[in-house]
Amino acid sequence: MIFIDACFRQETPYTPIWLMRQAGRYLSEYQEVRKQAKSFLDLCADVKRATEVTLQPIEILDVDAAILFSDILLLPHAMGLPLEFIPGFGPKFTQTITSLEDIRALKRGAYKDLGFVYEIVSSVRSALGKSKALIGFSGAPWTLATYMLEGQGSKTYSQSKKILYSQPEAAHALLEALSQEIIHYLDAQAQAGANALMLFDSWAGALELEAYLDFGWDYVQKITKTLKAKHPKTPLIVFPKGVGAYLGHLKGDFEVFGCDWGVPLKFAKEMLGDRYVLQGNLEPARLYSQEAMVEGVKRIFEVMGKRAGFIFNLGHGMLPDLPRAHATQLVRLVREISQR
Ligand code: 1CP
Repeated sequence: MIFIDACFRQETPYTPIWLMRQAGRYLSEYQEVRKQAKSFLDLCADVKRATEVTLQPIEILDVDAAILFSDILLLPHAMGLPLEFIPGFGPKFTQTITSLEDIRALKRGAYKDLGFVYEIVSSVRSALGKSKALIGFSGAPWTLATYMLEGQGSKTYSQSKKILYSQPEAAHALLEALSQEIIHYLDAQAQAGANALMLFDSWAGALELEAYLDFGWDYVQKITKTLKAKHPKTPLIVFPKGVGAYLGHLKGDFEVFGCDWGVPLKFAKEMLGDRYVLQGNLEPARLYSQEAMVEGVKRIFEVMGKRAGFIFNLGHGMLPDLPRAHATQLVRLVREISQR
């Protein structure tokens, strides 16, 4: 698998590419399947349909890796928080965590209730071509905690920060409980056949350096250390978004560091390039214009070159209204430019 070889910095015939949020609303094929399911949560639990949408970007875009079709919020949901995906708005927990009692009441061993996720992993793996990799994933503890404390996406993260600064023991209790679930959840995905595992820390950039190291990165390090010891041959990818200024502090037992579009790749290469394979980081909005897209791709290869140590991706997820034709062109272009 070219993608897995690249994660371990081996030479590959070209630079592998996949796109964050490559399955989703910008594909009419996804919308068709989505319509057949009662809700987004039902789609995530439907082994046959979730397998189908996981495979769509492989067939349509010919990317080098599939990412499990699921959502980071399924784990907090399994821990006991009621979750709704409201069309046109997004996800919302109708009950949130407000006290240490709420944290104590969370279900432990909740990863065991997500058996359908592991079934989807093994179903996708058996349908996927041998040269294509399957990525399993979880949200990182801090990002999951923000949704559990705020109930939904936030601009200020005030509920999360309130507990973090005024009741740090409670915050750590929640982050520790989440870390234990995440370790088992990702372990089970690897056992079911996931070839690589990724941790999304989408809201890392909401915290000042000291707070992120203590309440965010420390847990990412513990999770990757435990998983690496168990699965040395399964590459681990971390994606802490919005922390470009903290790169010098972010070390751990993983192979791939995902750069968001706000991190200049030249800087990431200087800071982390010897230690980690870099993945990223085309600004997704460049796909609105073919010209801007081509220019962005060329600029990235000017910095990263064609050598091993780099995986092409967007710097955050595909947007629902990006033209799919540009996504297919992007995959072709990256393959063409990066031929060794
Ligand atoms: O059909 C729909 O309208 C639902 C839209 C949708 C989709 C397609 C949501 C709701 N989640 C997903 C799938 C999803 N989510 C994947 C699948 C695989 C793929 O990438 O193709 C993955 C990896 C995620 C991960 C995820 N969910 C993250 C981390 C990555 C990131 O984008 O930063 C986050 C923060 C979420 C929460 C979430 N789920 C859905 C939405 C709209 C959101 C964001 C909410 C917010 O703005 O806070």
